[in-house]
Amino acid sequence: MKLYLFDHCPFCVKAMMAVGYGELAADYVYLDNHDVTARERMVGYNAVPILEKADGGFMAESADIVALLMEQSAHSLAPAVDAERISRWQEQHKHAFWGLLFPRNVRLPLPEFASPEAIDYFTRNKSALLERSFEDALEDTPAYIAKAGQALAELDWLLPPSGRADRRLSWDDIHLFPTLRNLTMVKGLDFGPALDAYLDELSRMTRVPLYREWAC
Ligand SMILES: N[C@@H](CCC(=O)N[C@@H](CS)C(=O)NCC(=O)O)C(=O)O
Repeated sequence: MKLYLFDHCPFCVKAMMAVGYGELAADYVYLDNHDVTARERMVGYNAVPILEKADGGFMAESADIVALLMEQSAHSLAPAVDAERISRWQEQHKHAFWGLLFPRNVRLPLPEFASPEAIDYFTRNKSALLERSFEDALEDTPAYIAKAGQALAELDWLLPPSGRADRRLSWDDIHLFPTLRNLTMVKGLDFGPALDAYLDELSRMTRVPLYREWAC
């Protein structure tokens, strides 16, 4: 199996979590961020993750990919319990998260941003979404960090798998961890001990590394 992805893409992180937690073998192929044609050629539209299955067929959509991967694993995911709460939280705070993450994504040594064309493509698209330049967003880091810190404080209900009755990874983790993992690239954002422990545990269980060492 091959998984086509971007390292920073939260939907791709879901697929990586399933590969790691499921103890599956998959080759990771990092696409150039601007290479839209490569995505369209495989699945007919522009989105990663894309799974190339053992039979040579391609599959898009992260939730479908996670479900298929877990079918091939001896492990299984616990059902979602807080899906609505998590997506409401993500939607409510996405502008603060984007303001921190987009300008930093291209400053990290990620394979999808190896060329100037890839950085230009991402910068153009995401600063349009932010409605401001990456430079302006970076200057506003303290304000974004204050907002993101408040958002993180709202997750005081969150338990890591080791604190739950069945100790399994769940669909809630699949939806939430990618956002938190990406926020570890933000220097000075304090997660607090409980979320730090959640991040470490999930990273270990899924074999998805955090960004702490590159935080900027
Ligand atoms: N519904 C899709 C969404 C995937 C998605 O939005 N991927 C983004 C990256 S995070 C993408 O490939 N965008 C194309 C681009 O930026 O050119 C899924 O869950 O897999």
